[in-house]
Amino acid sequence: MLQNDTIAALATAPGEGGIAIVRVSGPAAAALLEKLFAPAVPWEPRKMYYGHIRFESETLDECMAVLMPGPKSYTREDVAEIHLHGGAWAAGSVLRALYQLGARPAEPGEFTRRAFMNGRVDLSRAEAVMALISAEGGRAARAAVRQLQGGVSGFIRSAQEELLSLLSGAAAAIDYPEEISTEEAAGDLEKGARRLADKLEKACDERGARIVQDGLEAVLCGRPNVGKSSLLNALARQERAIVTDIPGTTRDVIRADVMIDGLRVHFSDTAGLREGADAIERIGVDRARQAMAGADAVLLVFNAAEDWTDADQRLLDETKDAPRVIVLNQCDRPLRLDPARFERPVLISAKTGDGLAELEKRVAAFGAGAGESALTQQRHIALARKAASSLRNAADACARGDAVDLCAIDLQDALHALGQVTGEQVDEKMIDDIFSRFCVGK
Ligand SMILES: Nc1nc2c(ncn2[C@@H]2O[C@H](COP(=O)(O)OP(=O)(O)OP(=O)(O)O)[C@@H](O)[C@H]2O)c(=O)[nH]1
Ligand SMILES: [Mg+2]
Repeated sequence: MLQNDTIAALATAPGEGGIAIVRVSGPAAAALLEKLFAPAVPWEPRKMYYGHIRFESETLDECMAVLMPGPKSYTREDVAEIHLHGGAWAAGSVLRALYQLGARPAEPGEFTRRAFMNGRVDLSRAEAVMALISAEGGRAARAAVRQLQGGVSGFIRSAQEELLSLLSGAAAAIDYPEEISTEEAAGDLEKGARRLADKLEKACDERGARIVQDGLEAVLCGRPNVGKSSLLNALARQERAIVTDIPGTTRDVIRADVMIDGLRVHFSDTAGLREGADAIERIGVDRARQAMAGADAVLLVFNAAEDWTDADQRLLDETKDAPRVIVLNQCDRPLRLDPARFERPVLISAKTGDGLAELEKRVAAFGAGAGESALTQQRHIALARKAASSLRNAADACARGDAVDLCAIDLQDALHALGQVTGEQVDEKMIDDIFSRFCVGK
């Protein structure tokens, strides 16, 4: 990919909208803008000008434009932005004009890639830009903003510094064996390596990272006819699942996404758990059990207006170690169950909506703290784990009494893994891989 050509792309989402922004970056950005845009010459940098875009004696649009000369720009190159009327036509014809005049269509993520290549952001911050754009809820967005502000870079940098000081300790022991006792050096190295490995592992929260990025999996389960589908519909605020008074109505797993407190929650309604059902329902029951097994939260629904049964008890026993909430439904009817016999039950009525807010709060609590650890992206977590495992190898080698220079090799590996988080030590293929997941125009 050439760095010294000029790229252009639509920076706003395609489709109808108030404005469409065309972004141009590269050495020819200013010249291209001057060719198309009248009248603002000479340009004062970073000032918006009003004018018209003209190409081949046709006025393409009335617009605003700004020139941001490098290095004080997003890419550190000269960047021009043209704010056009929204919709496909104006932006499309301006882009065609730019391409005809020598600009090239930008690849996905190429603007941010240039920002990275030109040293304006490190890799973890570039990835934060993408995470922020694709964040669905406030929780994911806040984690991305923390990363964008350098949370990950700062954490990795301090870990690198600790590693470097371990390495210099090892180097001193190797170079001056008369002055520094090898046992002492190995002991220090072992302690330091284990401490840093612990710190890195503590910063890796896979579950939290997954919940923030993909959402929390909450599964509704219980005996047939207790009101699971009614509850799903009430939570989704739309009729997703079929509700009837016939036990065994639901067979497939039916999903509905709900945003609770900035956190995306995927609720799954499942077939009522019972035995001796027909073949189709039995498949449904198997699927329900599978969904329960992988859930972040199990909503165990009972009918509070009916007597307790052995089957209810079995379900209660079976899920005692699961992350569960006990939901007593149908509380709009006279109660036949004593809430006091359950652990922190939530009393609701899927019919009237009573208790739903409390239930939502209890479900969201399963995602508490998610995304607040230092590392929230799978790529970073995998690298930090790799570094931690090299550090443990180094510590084990020291404990065994291996030569200090052998431990130093493991420390170098750990340093290399950390360098890949911030992008100091990445190869072209990895960079291609990361930026190709961006959208065009970013
Ligand atoms: N009064 C009252 N009736 C309810 C409530 N929730 C559900 N029902 C009724 O209970 C019956 C069963 O509801 P569903 O939501 O289909 O129950 P389900 O648990 O999904 O049943 P299966 O899919 O067969 O496992 C329907 O007639 C609902 O109208 C409630 O909170 N109050
Ligand atoms: Mg149902």
